[in-house]
Amino acid sequence: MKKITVALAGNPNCGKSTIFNALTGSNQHVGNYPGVTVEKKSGKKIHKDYDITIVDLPGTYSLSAYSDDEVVARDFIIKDKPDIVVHVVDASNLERNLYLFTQIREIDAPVLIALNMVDILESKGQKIDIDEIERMLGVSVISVVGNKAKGIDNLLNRIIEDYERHKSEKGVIDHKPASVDYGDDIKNEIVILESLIEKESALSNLPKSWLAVKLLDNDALAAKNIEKSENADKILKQAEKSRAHIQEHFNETPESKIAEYRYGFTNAVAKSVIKELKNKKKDWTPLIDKFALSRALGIPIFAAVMLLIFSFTFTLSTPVVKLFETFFAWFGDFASSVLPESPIQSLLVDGIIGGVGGVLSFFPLVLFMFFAIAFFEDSGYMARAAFVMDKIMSRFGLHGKSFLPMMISTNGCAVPGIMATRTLDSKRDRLITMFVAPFMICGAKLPIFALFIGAFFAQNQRTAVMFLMYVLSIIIALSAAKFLSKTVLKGEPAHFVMELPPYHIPTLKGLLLKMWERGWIYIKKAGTIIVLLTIIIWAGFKYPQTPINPDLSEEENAVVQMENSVLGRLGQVLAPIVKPIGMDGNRSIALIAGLAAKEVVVSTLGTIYSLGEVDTENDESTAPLREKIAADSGWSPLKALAFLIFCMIYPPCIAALAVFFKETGSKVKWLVLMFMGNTAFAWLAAFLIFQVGTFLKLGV
Ligand SMILES: Nc1nc2c(ncn2[C@@H]2O[C@H](COP(=O)(O)OP(=O)(O)OP(=O)(O)O)[C@@H](O)[C@H]2O)c(=O)[nH]1
Ligand SMILES: [Mg+2]
Repeated sequence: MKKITVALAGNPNCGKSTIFNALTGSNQHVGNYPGVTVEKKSGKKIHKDYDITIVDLPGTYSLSAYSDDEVVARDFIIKDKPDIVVHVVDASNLERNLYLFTQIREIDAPVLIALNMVDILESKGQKIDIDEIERMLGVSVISVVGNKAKGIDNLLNRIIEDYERHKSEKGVIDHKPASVDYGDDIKNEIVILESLIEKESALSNLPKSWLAVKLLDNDALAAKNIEKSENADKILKQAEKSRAHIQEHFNETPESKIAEYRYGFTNAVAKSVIKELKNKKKDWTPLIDKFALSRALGIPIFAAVMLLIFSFTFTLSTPVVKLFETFFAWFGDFASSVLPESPIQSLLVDGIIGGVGGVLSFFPLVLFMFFAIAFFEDSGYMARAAFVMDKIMSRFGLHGKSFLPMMISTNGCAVPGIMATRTLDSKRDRLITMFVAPFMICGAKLPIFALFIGAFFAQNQRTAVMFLMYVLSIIIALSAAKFLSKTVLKGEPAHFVMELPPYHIPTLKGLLLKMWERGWIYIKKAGTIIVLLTIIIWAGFKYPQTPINPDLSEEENAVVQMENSVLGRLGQVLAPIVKPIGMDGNRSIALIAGLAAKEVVVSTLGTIYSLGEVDTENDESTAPLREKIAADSGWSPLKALAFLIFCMIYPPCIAALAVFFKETGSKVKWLVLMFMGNTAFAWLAAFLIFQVGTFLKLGV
């Protein structure tokens, strides 16, 4: 079995991950907006007698990397030297996509082209002449439709053929692959620089002609590479001289002259290979965008889309959530009636069914939400939302692109949300976004909101309240961004540049797959970390045991038991701190436990209520947690609101904190600022709401 490594490179949103999934049978995240993949991911495929490692890279427009995700792609192609680079090209955007090709050619990587999205091109009434493009570029070109897995076998065969040919002919294919002709003047300078670079042993592993062009191109990373060599000064001086020479000759910066030659090349290729078909279909994208991106309607349309997502989620999920709640309540009753009274029974009924069941009851809601947002993501609207929001965002010191990490946090988890900030070019924008993305209501926080909104609002108000909560989370994120950009992270956000993909009607299979992929994470978490934490919480409230006092009622005994337990005592220590924000000790325990995973806030409340509950004589069915909270006089709508605001703002779970720490460059100061800052901010916000509300007698 021969082992080969294949890298998938290409512009953002050209379908690399889709092809990766089709090739390897895995389930990497795809989405119809640029910047979905921010880290390289590898998978395996055995084809014929070859053991192929396939690496999916983040999208990149050029090999001069600007943002952190592009650095990943560039470094892999240049340093790891995969056996074959499959350049995935969006056929419906050929000219722009071939720009990267010119650069991959310059580093002399063994490249072949997977011409993707030919279906979109066809629907635009065009096709690409494959023989002609192969002839012009001098490399293999295979047309594929990634999301329908068409042409994938063909692609695999050609990868192997090309690999063998490169091996046997030492990189020489039948016809020399084309590269950009920079004209004699620039070429002379390239040759001079090449001859200097050639002599440096420290640079022997880097393609010299690429380094030469990059030096003329004023590429900072190329210059950094040169600095490793012995005669770095001499080379850099020559580069300056060459650049000055070009500038003088063309009266234009070398960068723009080089780009001009490259675009000249891609334009010539695109012109001669794109053929018009007779029957054109209508392209709806410009028409929809006329409304979706308009000054007056952009924001209202976005708000309407969000409202639609929430009403879809809440309306459709409510009966299913009820069913789940009833089931877990029944299951708890059933377990306590068949098991003899014992610590095991309590662990099972009060701990696991009461706690984890409380979390799992909201599983349908979470699934519906994931489905709705997947639709939003795959249709191509998400990139528009970022565009529309850019104007508002920039007023708060944020970048339009920052909106995507915020949406990704909403759509599942702050961990990928923080990772997604890698697509931001400016370090400052990125850092601010990492600070504020965790304020969004992630999939794990969703059950907390659903629980309290379900407890204190009527069915027909819930969608609106939930929508307001999301709006509030955006307002909080924006205010925090404003605060950061006026204090620790001063500066202006970079300009908004993002390609807007064409609209697609998402495939049902794609949506279900996405929903399940994220839903499964939720289930897995519930079955592992949440069970574990629930057991710990249960034990913490159950032990040490206080002897039953016969003078007290059963209910009073349960209260005394909780008060004297380890966590009960800890809660009493915390009580004075949380009293001004309308909480008691036990609730503060739920919040602290929630630092491990936000669902645990719900499971802890579930356990607390289950432990405090007393079996009634006639043993009627126990109510779901939502109803127990609604019936508890210790809560009020105002207290619930303060609690929710606290949950929205206080530090994210450990997983998100760890990623935050890593992605901010492992600087302790940012982590401390985030943790302390968010805790203080959460307390203050909840304090204001509770105190003002109490004073005005609102919802008390
Ligand atoms: N119509 C059509 N859509 C496709 C095709 N291939 C991929 N898509 C869709 O294009 C979008 C982008 O696909 P991805 O695989 O996420 O693109 P990517 O290149 O990995 O993007 P980044 O990770 O952002 O660089 C998704 O919505 C896919 O479903 C295709 O051949 N035809
Ligand atoms: Mg991708």
